Amino acid sequence: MREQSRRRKAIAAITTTGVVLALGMSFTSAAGAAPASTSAASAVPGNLKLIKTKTSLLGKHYWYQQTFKGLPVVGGYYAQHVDKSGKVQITDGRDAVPANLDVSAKVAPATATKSANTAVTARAARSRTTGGKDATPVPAAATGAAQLAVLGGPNAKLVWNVTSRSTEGVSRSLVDAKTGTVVESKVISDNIDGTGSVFDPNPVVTLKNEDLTDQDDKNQNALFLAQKNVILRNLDGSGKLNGTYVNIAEAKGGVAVNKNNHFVYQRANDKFEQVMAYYQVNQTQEYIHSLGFSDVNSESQDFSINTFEGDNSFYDPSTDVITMGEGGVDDAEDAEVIWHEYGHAIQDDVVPGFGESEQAGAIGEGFGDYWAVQQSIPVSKGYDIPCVMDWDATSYTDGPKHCLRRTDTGKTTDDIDGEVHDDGEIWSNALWDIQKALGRNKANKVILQGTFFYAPDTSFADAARVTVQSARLLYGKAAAAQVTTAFKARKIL
Ligand SMILES: [Ca+2]
Ligand SMILES: [Ca+2]
Ligand SMILES: [Ca+2]
Ligand SMILES: [Ca+2]
Ligand SMILES: [Zn+2]
Repeated sequence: MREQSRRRKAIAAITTTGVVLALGMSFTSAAGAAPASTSAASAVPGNLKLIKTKTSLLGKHYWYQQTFKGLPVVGGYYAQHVDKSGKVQITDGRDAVPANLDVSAKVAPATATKSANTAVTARAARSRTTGGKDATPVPAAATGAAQLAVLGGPNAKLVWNVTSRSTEGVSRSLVDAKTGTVVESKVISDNIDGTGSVFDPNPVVTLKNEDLTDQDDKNQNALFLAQKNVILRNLDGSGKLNGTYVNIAEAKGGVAVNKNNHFVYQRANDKFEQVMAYYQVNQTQEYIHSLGFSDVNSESQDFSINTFEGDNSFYDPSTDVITMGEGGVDDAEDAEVIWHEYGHAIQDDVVPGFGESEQAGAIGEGFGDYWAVQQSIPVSKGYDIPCVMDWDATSYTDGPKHCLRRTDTGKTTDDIDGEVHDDGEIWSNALWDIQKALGRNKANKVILQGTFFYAPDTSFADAARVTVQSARLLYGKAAAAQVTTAFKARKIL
C-alpha cells in the first residue's frame, strides 16, 4: 500500500523570478498592490502537464500533473498560486521517480483489467454487511479502462491504472505492469445526492382522482401536478441511476445519464420510470434499515425498465433482476408495482429459493401487495390504503375504484382457489390486520423477522407460526396474541 507520509509536500512562496522567499508566506500580503499580469503561470520544473486553471478572489491557481517519460505519475501533483501582484506560492506534491525506471509494460492491459476487477469484486463481496452470504452472487465489477502510469516513491514502478464499477461504487486499482500483481485498490467515489421528479405513490392517490387515464403515456396537466421533486440519495456519482440499493441496469431507450445527477423528466419520457424505480426502492430500503435490518436485500438491486411490452412486471430469481413492463400505464409509474416486485426480491434474498409451494407462492404475492400498501402509508394521506396499484389498475379495471387487488377483502382459507395472486389476498389481509394492531413499524419488524424463518416451501400455517414467534421474541406475549388473532381471522391458525 502507498503511504501518504513518504510524499514530499512542500509549500514555498517564491517570487516571479523564482527565488524562494519564505515558507508559509501570507498569500494576502500583497493585497492592495497594483495587479500584475496573471495571464500565465511562471516557469515550472520539467515533466509537468498543466491540467486545470482556476480563478479565485485572490488570483489564479495552476494545477499540474506530474509526468515521467510522458506517463502520469499517480497522485503526483504540483500547483502554482499566483496572486494579483504576480507573487507565486507553490504546492509541490511530486513523488521521486528513478531516472532509469523502465516504462515498457510486460502485462497486457486486458490481463491487468481482469485482475483489478477480480480484486474489486472480492472486496465488494466481503463488504456486504454480514457474513454467510457467499451463495448470493455479487455483480462483478464492470470492465474498466486501463491506463499506463507510474507509481513514484521508494518502490517506484510501472502500473496499469484501472477504473472499475461495483456495488461499492467506482474503484481505482493499480496493477504492476511487470508482474501483474494488484498493488492497490480502493473506492474513489462517494455516495452523493441527485435530484429527480416522481409520482409518490401514484397520481390516483396523490390527486384523489379515480378518473385519470393513461392516454397512451401522454403528458397531461393533471399528471404533471401529481409529480413531486425529490432528492435521489445514495447515488454512486457515476452520473447514472446506480447506487447503494438500486441499479438501473437496462432500460428501453437507454439508461438515464446526467453528469450533474439531475434526473427530472415528465411521464411521457421513458426515463421517468427509471427515476421512479431508483427513488422508490431507495426509499423502502432506507426504511428497512431504519427498522434495524441491515441484511434484507441490502444490495444494489438490478432493474430493467420498460423492456417488457406486456402489462406485467416480474422478479427473476435466476438473475436477481426486476423487469418493469410498459403495458397500459407504464408499470413503474405506480410505486406500488415497484414495491410489490421488490417484495419478491426481498423474500428471495432472505430465503433462498423461496416460493416452492402454492402457499409459499401466495405468501410471496400477498407479502408484495402488503409491502406496497404499507410503503404507501406515509405518502397517501389516508386515501384508501388497502387498494393495491391504484394507478396501474386504471388500464384494466372498470371502476369507479381501481385496484388490482386489496389487502382487506376478508378472504379466509375457505376461499383458497389455488391461484397464487388470489390466495395472496388471504395472506396480505392477515399482514394488514397485524399492521393495524401493532402499528406500522412494529408490524414490519415482526413480519420481516418472521420471514428469516420461512422454509422455501412453507405453508400459511408454518409461516404464521414463525411470525407469531417473532412477535413474542421482539415484543412479548401480548403482541404475539394480537398476531395470532390476525391469523385466526383468516383461518390460517
Ligand atoms: Ca411513462
Ligand atoms: Ca436482490
Ligand atoms: Ca401497466
Ligand atoms: Ca394504494
Ligand atoms: Zn408478484
